Amino acid sequence: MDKTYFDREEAAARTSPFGIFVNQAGYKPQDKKTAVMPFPCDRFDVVNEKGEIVFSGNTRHFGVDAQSGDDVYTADFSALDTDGRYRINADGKTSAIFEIGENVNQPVLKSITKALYFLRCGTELCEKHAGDYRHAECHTAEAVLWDDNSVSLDVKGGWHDAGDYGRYVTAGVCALSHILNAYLMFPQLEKLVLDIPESGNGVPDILNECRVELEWILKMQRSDGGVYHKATTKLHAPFIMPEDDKAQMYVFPVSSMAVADTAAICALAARIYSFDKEFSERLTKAAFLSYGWLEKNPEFIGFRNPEGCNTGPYGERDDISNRFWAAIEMYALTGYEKYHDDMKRYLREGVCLTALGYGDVGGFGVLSYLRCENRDKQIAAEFEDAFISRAEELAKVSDNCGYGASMVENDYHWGSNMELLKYGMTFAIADYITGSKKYIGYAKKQADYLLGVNAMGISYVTGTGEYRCNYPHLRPAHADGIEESIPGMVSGGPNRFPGDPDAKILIPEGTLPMKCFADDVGCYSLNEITIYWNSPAVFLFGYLCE
Ligand code: 9MR
Ligand code: ZN
Repeated sequence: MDKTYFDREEAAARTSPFGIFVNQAGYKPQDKKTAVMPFPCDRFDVVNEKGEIVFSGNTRHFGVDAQSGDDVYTADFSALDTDGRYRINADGKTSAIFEIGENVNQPVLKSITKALYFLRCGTELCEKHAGDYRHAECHTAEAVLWDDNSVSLDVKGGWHDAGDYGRYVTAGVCALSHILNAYLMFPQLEKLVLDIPESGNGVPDILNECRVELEWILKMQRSDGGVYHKATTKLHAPFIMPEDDKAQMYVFPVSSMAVADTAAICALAARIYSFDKEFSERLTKAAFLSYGWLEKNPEFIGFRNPEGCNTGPYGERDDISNRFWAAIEMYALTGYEKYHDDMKRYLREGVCLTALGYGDVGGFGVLSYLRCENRDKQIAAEFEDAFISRAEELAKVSDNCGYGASMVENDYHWGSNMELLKYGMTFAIADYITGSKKYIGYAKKQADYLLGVNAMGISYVTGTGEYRCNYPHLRPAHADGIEESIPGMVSGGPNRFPGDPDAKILIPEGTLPMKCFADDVGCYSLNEITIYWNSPAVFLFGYLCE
């Protein structure tokens, strides 16, 4: 990226003005509420907006937190359950303002879901729905095949993946899977109103928004069921508005991961959109077509960036989890035993049952299998146990972290906030399976970290919280010249292997994992945004809004 966007001094100066760290969106009255102080103190006060002390307590000394190196004290103010807006004070320091109220999670849920609308491609973002963040339609020209420039095709639509303007099938399917599964599990998501062009058409907005990406996935499918891996320019665009990015768009070769993921998501969506016969039938047809391609092409076809192209690779080492997931969705769609047999065969090859990422997708298959009418009781029990024991492990990790995050050192890589959010999802799924709220406190702790209870004291969601990310690596957020970032974007978060030139300058060697972060536009390995970092947040906040 062009170095002129990076001002080292300005970036280094961006640190929290607050010394005490809270969830800056807030807490429900019945939530367990803990603030974290990375300095020694015995007592703390909670003050209301008039500055009156409404609650006081003793802190607890947690000790040194391994991922940040902070000697941590915690303040438990769970007993305060009166609606209002507050700060925490201790030892001359204060926290960002936060709210206590039944609906504190609703605005967060809306804004992180609406973020997908702001990432729409191939269409204009209009004044009515995007306000100051409106822009003209983008990337509408026909693309050509990378391997044969004489073939052009229409791949208009979908969501921009991230801070860049690329569109990638496996990434898009992962985001869809988080959101569609959340929709199936948390009934109140049906009522979420996003103020998008389709609002009020009788279809839940969350399905209106997901359809945008699904229609694009369908365009990436070939008539033989093969699915192109990605549609991007040859090189990432400079920091210009999307409508000004006129470079040639290419469609890259088919990967078996993209095919399997497409079969899976289309089979899942065909059931969810069954109220729309025409769309549901198109999805069903697409699912059969891509599954048929998988049967004819049993070998793994991965993806590597061709020479000269620098957009995202999204390579994978194998496609077993993808094929496993596709088989389950086909079984759930049709009830045909042959798909069940396929699924069992992939299972024997080794699938991580709790993986919820863009590469390892076994957990998505498990979620559908557990809802499937024709499931085998014994296999289902094994699947349930996998999630429950994973939640147990993660709960222990959370207890051992001064900030309550379920992350170990290894989790602090590029996009660490996705690990955090997937763990939040795991707690929610364990509760869903057991029909209890046993892990909701742990799920909430992951949300607390995301929104300010972390060693940077920052809310990693643009637009949420008094001290929040505001300089994400997101092209339109920089090119639009508006000081306030497009809201609702989840930053990638700390990365102990700073992987871009600016981050390498800003993060001194030896910095502990939770502190390897800078809110700067140049730092794409720390502070980029993507659809599949927002989507697990939609899932987590969908659960917390229940
Ligand atoms: O999220 C991806 C992360 O896990 C990888 O380590 C990283 C480097 O390959 O790429 C990330 O994905 C980026 C993608 O390649 C292009 N669009 C932006 C994505 C987020 O940074
Ligand atoms: Zn676009």
